[in-house]
Amino acid sequence: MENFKSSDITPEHVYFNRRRFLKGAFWTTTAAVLAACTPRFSTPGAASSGAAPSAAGLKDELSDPANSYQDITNYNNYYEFTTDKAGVAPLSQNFITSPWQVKVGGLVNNPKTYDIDDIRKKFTQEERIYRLRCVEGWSLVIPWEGFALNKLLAEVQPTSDARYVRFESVYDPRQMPGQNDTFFQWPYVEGLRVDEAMNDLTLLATGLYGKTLPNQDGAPVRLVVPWKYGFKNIKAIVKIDLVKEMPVSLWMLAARNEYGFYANVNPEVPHPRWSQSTELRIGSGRRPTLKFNGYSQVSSLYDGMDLKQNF
Ligand SMILES: Nc1nc2c(c(=O)[nH]1)N[C@H]1C(S)=C(S)[C@@H](COP(=O)(O)O)O[C@H]1N2
Ligand SMILES: [Mo]
Repeated sequence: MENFKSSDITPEHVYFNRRRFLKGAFWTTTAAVLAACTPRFSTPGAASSGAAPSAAGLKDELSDPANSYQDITNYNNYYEFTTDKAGVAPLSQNFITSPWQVKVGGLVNNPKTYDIDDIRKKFTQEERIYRLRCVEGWSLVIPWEGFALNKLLAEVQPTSDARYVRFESVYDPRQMPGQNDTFFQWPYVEGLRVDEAMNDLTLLATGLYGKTLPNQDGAPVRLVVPWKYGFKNIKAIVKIDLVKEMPVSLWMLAARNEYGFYANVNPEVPHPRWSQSTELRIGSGRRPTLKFNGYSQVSSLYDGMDLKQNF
């Protein structure tokens, strides 16, 4: 496992962990300074057991090689378990993902509750090698297995009133120790505009590296929207609703001025506490961040919109 310096990234949770102890009026500036100089980094560790799939030959459309299975499954953000990236894999090993249902409803003509096995059988899974760019300033290249969300939406038939899609993760504090932390307003919620959800790049992923999705990566089914920051890519989905109003995400509730609804990867719009102009590709070093994370084909979704206002 490659080493990189704690100063290379700014984990969201350092700031939030500090903030909850700093009840005074001075917390904004104090916490920002602490976050910037507090070494807080865990090297993904655990030696891989058995045959990890090989990255050999797997590249994205920009010829960036896929990260190793080891990196992808030991460097995770999943706050329902822990804010420690290396701690997610061990803590999530026994998480129960079967039976599992995904309830799809709201403003649709044909509401449906899917069993996870139906989802796997009904929708042909394809491999998509995508970059995942976290708002904290790091990225991975991941060979997902999944299918276009628009295939599922076609089945439930959104009505003409539906403007947004709201996604909800599982709430199960007995299995997910991080949900006992009441700083965040569980369950994890995310949202997309309907046209974003219908875009062919938008996936529901049920696997990676040709294997069933590991628990730490959001088993049994998670969203993948590669032109948006990683936090939009909600894990362990149990509910999908077509709605009229813009959904309020867990991150908007935590800090609306820092984590907007759109969350498009944009090197020109800094996070209030750090630049977004570069990123650390895990395992290979720092590189410029690309607008829309390099997926410029989505830019027409935002024609006429000010992406600095709608960050
Ligand atoms: N339910 C849920 N989904 C989540 C998160 C989370 O904490 N809970 N973290 C998000 C963040 S911040 C990132 S960067 C990605 C990380 O995905 P990965 O661990 O599979 O790389 O998942 C996103 N989806
Ligand atoms: Mo993230």
